[in-house]
Amino acid sequence: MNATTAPTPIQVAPPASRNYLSDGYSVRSWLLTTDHKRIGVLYLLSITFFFVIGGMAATLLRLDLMTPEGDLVQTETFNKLFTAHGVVMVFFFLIPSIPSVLGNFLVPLMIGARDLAFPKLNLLSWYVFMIGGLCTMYALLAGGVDTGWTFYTPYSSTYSNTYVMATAVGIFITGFSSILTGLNFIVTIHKMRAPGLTWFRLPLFIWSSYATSLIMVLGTPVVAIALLLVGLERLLGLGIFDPKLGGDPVLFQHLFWFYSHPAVYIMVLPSMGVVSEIIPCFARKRPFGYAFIGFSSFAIAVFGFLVWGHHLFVSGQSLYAGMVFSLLSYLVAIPSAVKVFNWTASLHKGTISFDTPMLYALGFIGLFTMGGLTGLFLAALGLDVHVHDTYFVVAHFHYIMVGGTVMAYLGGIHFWWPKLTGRMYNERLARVSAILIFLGFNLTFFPQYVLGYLGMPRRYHIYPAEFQVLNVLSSAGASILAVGYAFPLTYLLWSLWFGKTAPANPWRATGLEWQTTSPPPTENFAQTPVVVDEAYDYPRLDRSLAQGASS
Ligand code: HEM
Ligand SMILES: [Cu+2]
Repeated sequence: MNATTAPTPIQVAPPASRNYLSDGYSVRSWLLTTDHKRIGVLYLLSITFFFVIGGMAATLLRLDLMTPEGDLVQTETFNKLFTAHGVVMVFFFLIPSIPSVLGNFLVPLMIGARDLAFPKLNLLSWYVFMIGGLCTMYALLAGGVDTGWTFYTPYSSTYSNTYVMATAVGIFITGFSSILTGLNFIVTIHKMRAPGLTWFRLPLFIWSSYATSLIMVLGTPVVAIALLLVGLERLLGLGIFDPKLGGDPVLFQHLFWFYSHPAVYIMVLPSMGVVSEIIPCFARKRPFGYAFIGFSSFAIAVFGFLVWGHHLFVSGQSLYAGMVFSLLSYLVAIPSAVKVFNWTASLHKGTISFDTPMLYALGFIGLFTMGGLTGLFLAALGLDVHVHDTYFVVAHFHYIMVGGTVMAYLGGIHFWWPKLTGRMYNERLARVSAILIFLGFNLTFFPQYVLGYLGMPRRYHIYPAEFQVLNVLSSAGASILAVGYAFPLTYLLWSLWFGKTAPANPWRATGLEWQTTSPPPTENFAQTPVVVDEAYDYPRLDRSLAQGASS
């Protein structure tokens, strides 16, 4: 076995004098970089910015909902706030988060490549993302939109104010960034794997990134066209969605959800990839059912395209359509459950350590399961009629998207932070904030299940006094959550200057990314690594570490 063969994380090249972060400090060297790792960092900064903006809107919403009369803002402002919150969080934080930050940083490193297949295209993706993001930010700040993040017609085509256009243009532009990133990942994973890195030796994060990329490439054009049609409808009165002119407002909902249901998996598949990396490492075991976890990503990507009609149960689609979509929605739960069972089985008899990434991964499993199970309630036709457009739905998708995606994103950021920055973060503070976030999250969103079950509709500014107690609980939870999120922001920044210097492989993890220095040199690896072993061979790695220690 030669020195760069996996898994030999103890034998790493000596710390390079020059790494990707120190390779030029000028603003120009960052803004014109084609290094996938630097582009990952650019995304990290951008989406953190959007997360803070989206979070501020959420905070205002929860403050306003503390009283039944909604004393803080006007009704119109309230509508604009929840729209801004949804638009920014979904299109500019959740969808790009893991693919663009962790995916950009990790995909080439994990497959032993020097960069993505198209480095310049990758830089272009970031510029396209920023142009779209700033366009939408301008629209939200200049006048706002009050349609909700789903832009349903006729609110968006007939009734809403003019900033619908500018907002939609921003999302339209950003969609190209998603498509370009997806293409780049697909080509890279096909063409640039290190010698010996067969498909069945790939890290599961790569499988999930690949499946996600398929959705990004195939789905994004559909939402782009839906938004384009809303624009044409507003500008030219084409009549595509207007029944007066022979159009159909429900057509918009079909187009929108044909993308946006799969899009929810753009958020959650990469999260599942992150969790599939963390669990084996902190349980010191090979993942149970590697191939099942891998293939279920593809099953989810494919089935995800067949269930959009479960958002239209009460919009007047035919009963038979509803029944078919209901059935198909149950089918998509199977591959998700397969993953949960496999992770759980991977923990069985593991030597588990509860470091911060593991806390987030476990939190992910719990919250995702809760969100998924309530998804099944919603997929039951009769039940959905009762809770559609209530807070039950709000709780469902927050459990999945915030409880799932944000937990996995934070878990991933902590796991790879030493690799990204070359510094260790403060483990104690990090554990405390992970627990705070978990508790704050549940206090925020669990009461919303109850509220929805009791019949409180979503998107209402004023509500009957009987719902106040649960709303106050939820707002209290949101404050805890906000404090929880503020912690990592601070101690991670602090670690950049004062954190301990990170070794190449602080977690004793398998995977090629741990075989290069922290932070990696610009060209990633001194020599192209050669892979001869299966992924996640933790038992063997631990044996060889033990031998190394005793000899
Ligand atoms: C077991 C799998 C799932 C099933 C069966 C399911 C089912 C449903 C159903 C039937 C609705 C519509 C409820 C209504 O409006 O009346 C819904 C809404 C929603 N779901 Fe799920 N879901 C599942 C997983 C997910 C996942 C993984 C995500 C995100 C990553 C997600 C995100 C959403 C969102 C964002 C909405 C509401 C969108 C809106 O109206 O604003 N769901 N889900
Ligand atoms: Cu859906």
